[in-house]
Amino acid sequence: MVATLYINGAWRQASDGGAHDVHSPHDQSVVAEVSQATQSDVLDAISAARESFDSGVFTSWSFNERSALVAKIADLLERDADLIARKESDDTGKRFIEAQYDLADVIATFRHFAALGLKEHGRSVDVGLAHVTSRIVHEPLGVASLIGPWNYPLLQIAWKVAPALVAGCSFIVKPSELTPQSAIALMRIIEEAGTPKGVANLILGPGSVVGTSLINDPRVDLVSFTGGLSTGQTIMRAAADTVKKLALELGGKNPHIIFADADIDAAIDNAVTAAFLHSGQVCSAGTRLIVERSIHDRVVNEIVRRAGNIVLGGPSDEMAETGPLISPDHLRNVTAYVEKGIAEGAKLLVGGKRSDKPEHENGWYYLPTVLDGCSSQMYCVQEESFGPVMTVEVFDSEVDAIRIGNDTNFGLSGGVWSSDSQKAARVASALRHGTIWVNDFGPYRPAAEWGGYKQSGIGRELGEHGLGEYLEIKHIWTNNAPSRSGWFRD
Ligand code: TXE
Repeated sequence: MVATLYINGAWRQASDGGAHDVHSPHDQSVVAEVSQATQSDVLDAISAARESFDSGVFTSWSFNERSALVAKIADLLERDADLIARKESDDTGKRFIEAQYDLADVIATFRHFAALGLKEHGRSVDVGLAHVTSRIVHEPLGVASLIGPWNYPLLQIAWKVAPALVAGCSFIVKPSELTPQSAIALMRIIEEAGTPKGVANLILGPGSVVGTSLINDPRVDLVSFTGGLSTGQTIMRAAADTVKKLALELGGKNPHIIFADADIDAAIDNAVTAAFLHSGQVCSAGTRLIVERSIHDRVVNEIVRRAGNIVLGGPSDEMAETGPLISPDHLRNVTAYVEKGIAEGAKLLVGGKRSDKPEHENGWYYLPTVLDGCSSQMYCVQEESFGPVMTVEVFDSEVDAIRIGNDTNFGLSGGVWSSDSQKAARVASALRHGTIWVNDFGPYRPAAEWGGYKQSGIGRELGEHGLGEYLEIKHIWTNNAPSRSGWFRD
């Protein structure tokens, strides 16, 4: 029997003993067995979080004390980084080295928020009255449900857990049922670091089963969710009854604009990385290439050549450049998406099918794919595949490029390549997306805010705002020379 739920400071089995296997996307082997929570386990976790919050056991700590805790967690993560990276690589099928990079980002996230906690919080307001002191104070928001996806499992959870701890919230973490191992490892570290009982809780299982109470329960104040748009919409509807605060990161279909005056070699290389890194299972993937007509053939021919050469392989394949899709369901979705694109009139230039290499037979490998001749009206341009699928559109002018780049319901990120810095700055300013890269695509830093415009989400993670999501803002007005208000007659 496995005991991988962490509730009220104790590791336990599911109340009905339920468990499920985690399978490698590389070869379907079983990489772990984990508990599968019941509804009563979820309610226990919410109770533990609520009681710990209301007891003041953690909210009474100063920002400095909570920052020290988060810095200690970063140290312990550093100590265990390779062990955790191995688990994450097993769960996701991504190469071990990529999982190591992700762990470095996780640690940087904890360090960022530890440092942010040490800054001055709150401010005085000049209300224009000498006898009044007016203070804006920041207080922990309450109990948070933190729901994560499977593509960067620990990193996406770190973006939520680190600020929640610095802010003084109590929380329930629910990682994706496909990739639970690194969240279990993080919880062990949170426990070892000395986090008070009941502050941090871990629930495992499918969102459709364990997610409902995490969103509906009136004792939860905030839901922070990273995942698909339709799940985000479900969460938003369910959260309405109790008017919960929401922080949502729901992916994107991100425009990558290349002007003819760009450094074409660098642009092509970055376009390949932007679309095919982690087999496109990246919310900010640059899967929507928008290229100036005069350089279309040169750019697209080279991208197609490069895409055809990408080596696929599993966690310990040192020659591999990217890995499998996460699950058979996802493979089916990506396959159907490409078929739909072709049926809509897109021209398949490379890929468009599952890898037929014998060593990929038991894994969910899909070849890097380029669909040319696309336009904004197409499903494959508007919807996210979350797979290694690049769609190509052409433009004829700066205005045209901006119009196409904004012709989407998403707004997470975008890129623009041009050697004309003024033109690039104009386009960067006109694109309605949360992050814009100029002559680059993909890098981010914990110190800079991350999040989406439009249907890519609500709120921001990282940066300073990423901590603000977990804080309430209170205004305290103190009259130091009390007197009658004098409004009504005696
Ligand atoms: O995500 P889900 P899925 C996108 C991507 C992908 C699509 C679907 O386009 O193809 O989403 O992926 C939990 N109440 N992204 O279905 O379902 C679930 O258990 C509460 C973008 O795998 O959104 C998991 O922990 N929770 C993305 C988490 O939500 C629920 C990353 C995400 O799963 C729930 C991943 C419910 N009713 C996919 N239903 C990004 N923004 O980076 C599910 N969950």
